Amino acid sequence: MTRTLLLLTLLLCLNITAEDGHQLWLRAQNTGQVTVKCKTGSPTLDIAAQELHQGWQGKDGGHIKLKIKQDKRITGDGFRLTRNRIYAQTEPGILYGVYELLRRQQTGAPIDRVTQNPSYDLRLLNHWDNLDGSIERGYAGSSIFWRKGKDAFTVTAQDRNLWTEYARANASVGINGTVLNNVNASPQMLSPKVLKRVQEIADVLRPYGIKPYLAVKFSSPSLIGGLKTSDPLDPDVIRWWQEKVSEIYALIPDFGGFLVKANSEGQPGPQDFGRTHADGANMLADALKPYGGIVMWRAFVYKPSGDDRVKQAYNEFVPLDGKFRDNVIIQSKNGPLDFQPREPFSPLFGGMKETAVMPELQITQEYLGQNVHLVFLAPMWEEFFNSETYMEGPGSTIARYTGGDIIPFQHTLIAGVSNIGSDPNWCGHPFAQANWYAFGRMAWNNALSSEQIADEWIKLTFKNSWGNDAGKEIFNEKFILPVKEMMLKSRETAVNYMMPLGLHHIFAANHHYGPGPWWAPAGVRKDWTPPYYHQADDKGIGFDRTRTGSDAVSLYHKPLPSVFNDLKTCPEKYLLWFHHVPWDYKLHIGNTLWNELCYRYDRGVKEVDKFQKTWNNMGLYVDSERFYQVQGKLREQYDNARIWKDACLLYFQQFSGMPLPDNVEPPVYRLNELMQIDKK
Ligand code: GCW
Repeated sequence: MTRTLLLLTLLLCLNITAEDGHQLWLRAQNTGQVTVKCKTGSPTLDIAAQELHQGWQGKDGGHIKLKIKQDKRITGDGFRLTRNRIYAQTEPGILYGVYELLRRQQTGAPIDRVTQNPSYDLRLLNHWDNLDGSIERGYAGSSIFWRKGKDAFTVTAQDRNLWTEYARANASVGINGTVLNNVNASPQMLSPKVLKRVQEIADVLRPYGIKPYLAVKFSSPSLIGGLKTSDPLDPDVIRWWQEKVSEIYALIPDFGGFLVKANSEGQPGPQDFGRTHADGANMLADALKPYGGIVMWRAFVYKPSGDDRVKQAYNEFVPLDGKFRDNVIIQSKNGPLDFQPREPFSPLFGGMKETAVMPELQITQEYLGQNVHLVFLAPMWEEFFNSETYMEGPGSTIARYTGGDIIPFQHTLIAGVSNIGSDPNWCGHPFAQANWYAFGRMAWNNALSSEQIADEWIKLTFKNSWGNDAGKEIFNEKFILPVKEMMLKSRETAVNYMMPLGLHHIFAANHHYGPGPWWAPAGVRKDWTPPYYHQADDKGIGFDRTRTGSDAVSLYHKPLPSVFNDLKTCPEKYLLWFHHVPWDYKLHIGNTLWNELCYRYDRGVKEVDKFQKTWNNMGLYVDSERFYQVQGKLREQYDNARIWKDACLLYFQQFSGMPLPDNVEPPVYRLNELMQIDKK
């Protein structure tokens, strides 16, 4: 044996091979040969064949036939899979079939006769990436698409390489579209040199079945087009957009369409000209229609001095139901407020009857510990998909409504705000990759369980170096099961130490990381301050949204208004979302509200302590790089959880005037110390 070989063997035995996580869940190398037959060739089909060769698992030689054909059981980009055939109606369908086959081989799932059809036709990432390379609410480095400086518009081999890896990762979980820039959009996005770069990106994404989309600024005609107005009914404005759209399609024939944030948080919109959201959206939709493009019009609108903020989007959009073109889709965040650790679903789901509504989920953990906390988001999205809208009685879940099963919408879509950046591991936290993975899997199949997704992701992401059956058994018992349990609990844990029992938006200042229930400086919009949301006073805590309060309960279909309205029937997880509850109110469990609040915060901290202990045992099973990285982050999460608990309990105690129950860990910090920490 040569010296190098010896060293290599030694390194492998010590399990200290470098592992920066860049390969995501696509780490498997083939363990056998496969013959791939396909009558036609194309860039997409070539990738499909290459993936099979690269990832094939099996000792004996395999044979796979790829075939495009019509089949009544298949819709859209769906596919059928048997041991040696993959059928689909489209080329991306074949590619998805290949990834599914490999995933099954690699995770040990059965392979025979699988038919899959996507829950949504369009499954998109939304990047909040700015042209200068920064990312709004991004915690994993800078943009992989944009940068500032002299070479901002040069496309390098490195760029192409990264975009290819990005496209491959997305295609492997079924994502087929991407909005390349921030919804707080720069008008420069539509300038010729930027569009040229979009074309270059599109060329790399195309073979993976991914279309580009752009977020546009509504006032672009006046900002970059030299027009006096951006009024959507003005003929010059209409012509400007038509010409812009035709310029885009000349460069990118499969361009997907526009995403628009209008009349929200200072962004311009049709209301600036006395027009409605429908006027604005339809004008853009008409320009895109001849090319098959769509408009995703965001419902995230609210005014500083308006009604209860969680009612505003509903009140703005429901009166316009039916007034939108059929290539306009209203894009609504899952909850009516803003990506909080827990919210009830937005009543726009089930509220709009003639206009398609698409969910926007947030993969980047703006309000869930950013790149530090381990929070697996699939349970939150599962809770959302399974929520009953009661639009047509029981069974009218969000999954069915948004998937077009209740009303046959022309387009069905879903979007996730990306957590991807230039960090070597793409997402900042090794476990944040699981959220990208989960979003794709649920966009493909919104009935998948969090448990299955976590199981797949762990198996694909962490190598089992104990090859034989006995080794696999140990790996399963000692690594997969405990890590899965930790992931599945992690969201509820974050809710517990951040804002249990329906509390919401009690974050500090603008960074949305740590606690700041007290934060309300003079001159700041009330609806941007925590006291607006928690309403704590000496009587109790919580936002009264009952019929005698803001009446947000009435925006839901029956029986939800009465269920939410009554303190006794309102699910406790939404209690302080819908009610202002007296401190000494007795909950179902028998505790007073104050005591239960204390127990929840305390439990949250203790659970993170348990996560640390679980992970501390994992050194044997994971490469050292990711082991230490996660260990360090969990330590920080634990410190943060204690800060959350002490900050919230000590602050609210000023109102409740009640002692912490005996079996709750006493505070570590003083309130006035914590009130000084404004940054993370
Ligand atoms: O949650 C808020 C974020 C903003 C974001 C906005 C939105 C892109 O704090 O950073 O802006 O929502 O969704 O438009």
